[in-house]
Amino acid sequence: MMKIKRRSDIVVVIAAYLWCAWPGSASVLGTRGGDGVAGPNIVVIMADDLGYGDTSAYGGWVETPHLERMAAEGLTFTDFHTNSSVCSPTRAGFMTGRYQQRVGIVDVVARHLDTPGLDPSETTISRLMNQAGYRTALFGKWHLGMEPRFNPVHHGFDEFRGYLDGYIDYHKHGSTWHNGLKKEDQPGYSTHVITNNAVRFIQQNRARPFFLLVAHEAVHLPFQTPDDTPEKRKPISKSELWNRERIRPKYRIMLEEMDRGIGQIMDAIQRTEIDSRTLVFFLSDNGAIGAGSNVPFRGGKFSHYEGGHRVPAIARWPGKIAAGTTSSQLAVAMDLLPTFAELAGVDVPAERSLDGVSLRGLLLNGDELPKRQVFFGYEPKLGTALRDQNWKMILSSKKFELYDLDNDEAEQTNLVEKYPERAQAMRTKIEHWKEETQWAGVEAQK
Ligand SMILES: [Ca+2]
Repeated sequence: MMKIKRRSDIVVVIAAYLWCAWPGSASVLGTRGGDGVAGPNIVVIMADDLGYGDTSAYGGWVETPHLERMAAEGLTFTDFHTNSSVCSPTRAGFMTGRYQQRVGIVDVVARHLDTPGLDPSETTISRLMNQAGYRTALFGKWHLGMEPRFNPVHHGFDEFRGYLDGYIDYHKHGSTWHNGLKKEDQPGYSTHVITNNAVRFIQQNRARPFFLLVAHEAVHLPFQTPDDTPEKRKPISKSELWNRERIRPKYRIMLEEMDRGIGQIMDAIQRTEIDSRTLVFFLSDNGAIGAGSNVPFRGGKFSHYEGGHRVPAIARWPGKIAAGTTSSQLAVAMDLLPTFAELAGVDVPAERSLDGVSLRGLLLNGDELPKRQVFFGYEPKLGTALRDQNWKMILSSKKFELYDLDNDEAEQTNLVEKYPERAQAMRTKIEHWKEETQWAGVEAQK
């Protein structure tokens, strides 16, 4: 793995520069204790079900020139993980900076499960940024509660245009597309609609700090391209639904469309001359399924193997994050809340202990992160996995597996019998963690 280049930026200089860079900052933005907003704009672009081995930015099979450009201008992570291998728990971890078990989102939010949504009393990144004076918006997928009480506008988003479910028809979404709390369609191919909203929002808010979450539908099923309009579609038999040969060409186009949109977002940031004060962070929410690729890892969506939760992740902030660099440090999506909060100078309320750690020093200076253990829980369906440096354990009612990722990134050789003491120690840590993070209701969470 390439080592990240070190930079000599001095934080004070950056802060001073940013302060000066905001047009009329003190008078317009003096919302945080009277001293204004000194942090950068934050744009998070989250793909849905995109695998580690899908994009050309990661050596994958689909040409993604705009993600490649982003990587060339920023930092590419090779050991970045989402909190889960499925949508809702990952998003709960990202939004709160905590293990999703602590906020009751242990499974996919669905009408038939008892995980109704993310309670508005939780501290979310959108609320923190909003309270700090940032204009906030979510375009695209929410999937943290379908009832009105869980709507993104109750989580500190000034603007929400998108859908509450796990997925929608890419073309025909009139019955599900929201503008805040009310249903209001924006006709078009969902990937294009989401991108257009993001570009418009950036243009409108160029003179004030903003936090923008671009939560793409791509490349989640249903596998529909811009040409697959309801009028042009042919009926698909059940046996054809997951046919790899049928899906692959569509998947490629869907990813290319999202990549083009990412290019448009970066262009909008450059055109409005806010490049030097805008951090863009791209990631997927979990590994690929079906036609996608998680190469070189084992497993995919809904799996505790690396292919389930090790995802592509790229950070770009011209002049602040060294261009064309790579980091092999272990980082997790729940680290983004503390990272953005620190960059924005926002204090996280003390009553919420975070599980994520700030990546600010890593992003700006290539600093080493503290050594830590990271847990991936999905009880009871998949059990719980534990990552401790190069060691990885998967523990469930059916699995007791230990892997050395430094020498076996594809998790082929179970080392439990070779290292019984290490295996037992990690098992004990998982059991303790499960007890510690057990969901006990909204009121009990500290
Ligand atoms: Ca997903």
